[in-house]
Amino acid sequence: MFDLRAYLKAKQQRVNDALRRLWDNTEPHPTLLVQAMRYSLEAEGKRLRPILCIAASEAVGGSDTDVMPGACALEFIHTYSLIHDDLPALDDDDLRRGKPTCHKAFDEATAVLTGDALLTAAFEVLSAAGRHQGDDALKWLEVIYLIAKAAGHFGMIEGQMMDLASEGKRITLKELEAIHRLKTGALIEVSVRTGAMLGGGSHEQIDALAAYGRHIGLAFQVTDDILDIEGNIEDLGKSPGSDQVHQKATYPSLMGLDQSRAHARELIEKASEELRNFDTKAEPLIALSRYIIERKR
Ligand code: GRG
Repeated sequence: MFDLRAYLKAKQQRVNDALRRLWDNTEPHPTLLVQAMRYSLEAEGKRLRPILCIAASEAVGGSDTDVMPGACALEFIHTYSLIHDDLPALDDDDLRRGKPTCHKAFDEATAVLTGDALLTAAFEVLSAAGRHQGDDALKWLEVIYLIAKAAGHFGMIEGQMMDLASEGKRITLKELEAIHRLKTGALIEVSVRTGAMLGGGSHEQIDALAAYGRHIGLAFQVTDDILDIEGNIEDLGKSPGSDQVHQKATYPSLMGLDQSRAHARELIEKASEELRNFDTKAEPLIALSRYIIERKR
């Protein structure tokens, strides 16, 4: 039987090694900025986006080496979004990944710039990898375009703006879904798509995996909403209850906890259905989809 724990541990290790190797050559005197980048990057994140990227590559017969710069770029973007989201102007959180948030450990200006530097590093690492790809350079260019789109005003940032605008307001389930598809779903979907593309998948495989990514992206956010109610500070590494503080509409607030759990399960079933034409190399993706809704952090 497929051992997800062992898989996650091995891939987290591979990603953590690469995260430092790909951009950080400032030893033995890291600047304050580099110290802050390391502080946030090296905290205990699940590395879900890079691992989804790797697992998608493996599902189409690629390897983790094929996609590592893409996988790391996704983690840079995700980590920057967490740093900025925690700032006083946004969620104003004190704890992240089990440690004081970047602006608490350093200061607000450093946290803004650390996020900026990580976002920029993502595209530095991606384009540096693409430059050395010969005939495959165009594929990398396409990946850079898709990741930029998913992270910016067609994706995560627009979702964040919509989320802010909805605070304290009554919104419909359809509106909530639209917010989450952009705010959280877009980066998760592009993580899977990037892995499938860089791993050498066919058009059909890439489309099927992107659809899988869309379903699990939404399931991730439904679960995040549930954990914000049911989770505890030790497991989450951050304080629960933030949605209520910010008067945010969530899946549990609109459909109740039981229905939200059922909805997450439905989404995971739809995601698994997209993998019907894949062989056993897609086992990690199936296990990851279950993990996304069963996780405690
Ligand atoms: C750029 C300010 C800004 C915001 C973008 C994605 C996002 C919008 C903000 C992140 C804040 C947040 C808590 C969003 C909810 C879902 C989410 C992305 C949770 C954290 O992701 P995990 O659970 O975290 O994968 P780890 O720490 O394991 O990497």
